[in-house]
Amino acid sequence: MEVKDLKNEKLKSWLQYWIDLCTPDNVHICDGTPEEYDCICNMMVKTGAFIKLDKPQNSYYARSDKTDVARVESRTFICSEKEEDAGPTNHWKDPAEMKAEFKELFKGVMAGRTLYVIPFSMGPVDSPIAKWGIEITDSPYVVVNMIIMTRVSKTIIERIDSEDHEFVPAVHSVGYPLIGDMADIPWPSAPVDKKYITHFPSTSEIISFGSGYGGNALLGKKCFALRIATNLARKEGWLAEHMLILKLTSPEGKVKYVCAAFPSACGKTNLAMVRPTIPGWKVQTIGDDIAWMKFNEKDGKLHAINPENGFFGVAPGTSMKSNPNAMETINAGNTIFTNVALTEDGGVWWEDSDTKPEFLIDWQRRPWTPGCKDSAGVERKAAHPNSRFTTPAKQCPVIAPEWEDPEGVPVDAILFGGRRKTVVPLVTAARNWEHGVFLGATMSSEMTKATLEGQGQLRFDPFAMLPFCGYNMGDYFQHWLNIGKHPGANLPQIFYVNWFRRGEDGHFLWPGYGDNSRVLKWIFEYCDGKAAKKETEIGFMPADGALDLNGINVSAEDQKALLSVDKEGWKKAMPEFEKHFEKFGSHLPAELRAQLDILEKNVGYEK
Ligand code: GTP
Ligand code: SPV
Ligand code: MN
Repeated sequence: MEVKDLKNEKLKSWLQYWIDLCTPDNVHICDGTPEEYDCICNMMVKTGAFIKLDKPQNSYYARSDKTDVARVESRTFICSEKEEDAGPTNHWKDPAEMKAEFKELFKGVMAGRTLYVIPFSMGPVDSPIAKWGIEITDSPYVVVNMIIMTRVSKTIIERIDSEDHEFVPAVHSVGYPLIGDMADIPWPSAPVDKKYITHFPSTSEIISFGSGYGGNALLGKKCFALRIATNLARKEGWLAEHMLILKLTSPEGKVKYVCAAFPSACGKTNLAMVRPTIPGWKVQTIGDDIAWMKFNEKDGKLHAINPENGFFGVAPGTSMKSNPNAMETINAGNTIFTNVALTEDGGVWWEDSDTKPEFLIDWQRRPWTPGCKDSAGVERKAAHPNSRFTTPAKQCPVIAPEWEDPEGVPVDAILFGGRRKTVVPLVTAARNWEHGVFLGATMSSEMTKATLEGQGQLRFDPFAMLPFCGYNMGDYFQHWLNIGKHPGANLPQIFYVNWFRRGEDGHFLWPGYGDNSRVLKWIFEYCDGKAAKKETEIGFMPADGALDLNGINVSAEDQKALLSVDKEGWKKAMPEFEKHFEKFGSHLPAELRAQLDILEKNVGYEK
């Protein structure tokens, strides 16, 4: 198939516009077949962009430029017609001005390169919840990652062409033309202040310039499935969320589906495929990063699909001990590793994995030995903290059989959570939907290296969507409240969890990982009205002894900190809550203001 053969005017003129502007040497329409995947990977090995690994089988290794290692929130823009519609938490640019700037930036930008056209579906191709997109890119790395992360096929572009099926147009360039006889480099990209990750809600378009990494470049993920999809979801009455989806089965064989929103690098992939440490309980995976939820009119429940087809997971910390199911998924092969370290025997390594190598080549191509330091005397990491694996979801040993069910799975519980060293207890249940929305709206977390801009700073990250909500966050809160008023709705219960509480000496109070299944068990019982609970100032919590702690060692003192309300801590946080809500001005729903008044009264805070 070639662009000149297309019949659909919208599709054809869109493609032709970008081809004429970018002036690539070649145009290739992708079909997503294994042959195409292998061919592009082999080509990348030849150019030095990929190293073929000796293990796992059929796997590749890429190292990015050292300035292009994570999402760049400061260069991410919502280009709504009105600035107010982007809201106080997003960067905004005027859509016409942005497009004019792109006309210059993209001029000849693909010189010396191939322009790839990637037709893809987010979600099982014929699911009523799925949506389709086409990404144009000059990065073969993006093509092969998109083949793992989304459903790429020729059928999609053929059907867009013949049926006029809707699609989200997405344009990407690394921003590094090869002019004259200029040689290519392993990871072409543009400087940080030249990068743009932009979204045009009124036309559902995405344009991304200058980065080849993760969510900046794999445009089906955060740009489409969250920032554009939140806009569509608001119009169409559904939810597009930064959530894992898991299937939880009790020893009696009863099933519940749980979604959980944690900020980037705060434990979604780990919880999605957790191996329970309590006998008889089973967890299976539906998705690890994004959930699209729509009301099913038959049972009144929100039904969730995972719009993705693979996992783009954080490597450091992933081991047979912490997440054996992720390790087995990776070790089945067909995996792309980015910015981890290379071992002497042609494999990969990262911090806190299962082996203790004596020598490595680090993610910046430098020799590395245990304990080695940089010029400032700081211990060097062999893998970048945001190094990742891209691996097919179907290889996960605990993937649930219904993970590709076009109708989605009925959601029983929604968890919110973040990284909080202090104050926030292990688990709290919301009193009702409005209180649950309040918990989501006031979530906070210490920042991680999944974002270029920082690590460690505490910030409010409502619904784990701070960098991903494509419109005014205050209106998004209202949308969540409206979902609660859907006629005939059979709503999930809402919970707030924190696996990351620390003691004064810095140790984690809660063992986390597999032991998080103990909290899932309480949540399961809570949904059935069977959990022993106590009402507190901040919501319901497990009654004394209600959380199954058999077989683990959590000291009485740590248990107390995990399972009681730090009233003074909450009281001290109230001015921050006030400031957080003030940002939204008239867009803050009255129901949430009322919820904050209740919390302030409960913890004894006086304004
Ligand atoms: P994104 O892909 O960026 O959205 O991240 P994610 O939310 O999927 O996070 P992931 O599961 O990859 O975990 C990120 C980091 O948190 C890893 O280094 C994990 O080892 C660590 N982590 C995950 N779960 C736990 C837990 O229960 N306790 C502790 N202490 N650390 C955890
Ligand atoms: C995240 O940052 O939440 C991720 C990685 O899942 S990225 O795809 O880069 O957004
Ligand atoms: Mn994520």
